[in-house]
Amino acid sequence: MDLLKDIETLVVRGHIDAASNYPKDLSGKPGVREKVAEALEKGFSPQDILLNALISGMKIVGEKYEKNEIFVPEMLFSAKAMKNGLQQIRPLLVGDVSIRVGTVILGTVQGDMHDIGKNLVGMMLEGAGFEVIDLGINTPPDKFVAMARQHPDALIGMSALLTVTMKNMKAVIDSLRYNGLKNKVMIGGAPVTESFANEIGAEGYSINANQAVSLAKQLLSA
Ligand code: B12
Repeated sequence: MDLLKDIETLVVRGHIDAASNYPKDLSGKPGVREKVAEALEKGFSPQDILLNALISGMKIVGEKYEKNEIFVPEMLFSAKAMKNGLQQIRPLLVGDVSIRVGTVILGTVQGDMHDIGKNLVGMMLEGAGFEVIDLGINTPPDKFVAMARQHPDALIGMSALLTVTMKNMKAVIDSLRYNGLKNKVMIGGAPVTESFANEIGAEGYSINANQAVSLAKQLLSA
């Protein structure tokens, strides 16, 4: 348990690994990279590390930012540290899947650079056997439309972390429908809610990556 708390603190402090000089007082000491490896070696499950160290760490980072205790540069180091941890557990979550259960076109909407949650959703979907086409961050509606045209049976997954970029999800749905595309859409991201999903005509909403998998299965089988 202490090890998970240590990782959580390292995410909050933004200390990537022993080679990283940030923050100064942790320079040369083990960072998220080494501690996640240690946790895996000691038998902690990837899900436990994910939920109780990496995601919980990012939650604290968000709270600190809100209270003006940290600023964007610090948040960036934390995000890098978290991504490093994610990279290590990715192979364990994704596994070796030979049968594809469906395709999901995934992207963070236009104007939004946040991709940790989207990447996590992508990893979980891949782990459950979905083919994931990742359009990346800051994705304009045209890019979703072009990919949906090539994959008319695919599910579209959109992520937004900013209240100002949430509205761009509606722009994507409107654009899909305007172009006669019937791809179902699921959305998520910290400020997104079920009622917002209903309001903009998305077929599904999920609060986290685990639920995103069951939602994707449900939407693609309906
Ligand atoms: C890390 C971070 C950053 C990093 C992003 C790095 C990266 N590569 O992603 C950096 C430093 C770049 C950043 C920048 C900014 N950020 Co920022 N950031 C965060 C922070 C701390 C954590 C986000 C995160 O990764 N969480 C962890 C992941 C795992 O959670 P998640 O994203 O919510 O994803 C889960 C679910 O939401 C869901 N999900 C997510 N996507 C999807 C998609 C689908 C299809 C489904 C089904 C589910 C789903 O599943 C995921 C896994 O369980 C949040 C705080 C917070 N409370 O969210 C602020 C936060 C989102 N940022 C904020 C702000 C204001 C900014 C900036 C505007 C700051 C600035 N002044 O420049 C810029 C905007 C840049 C831009 N144009 O996008 C605000 C947003 C406020 C608002 N209401 O709009 C927040 C809430 C901080 C705060 N408390 O004020 N940020």
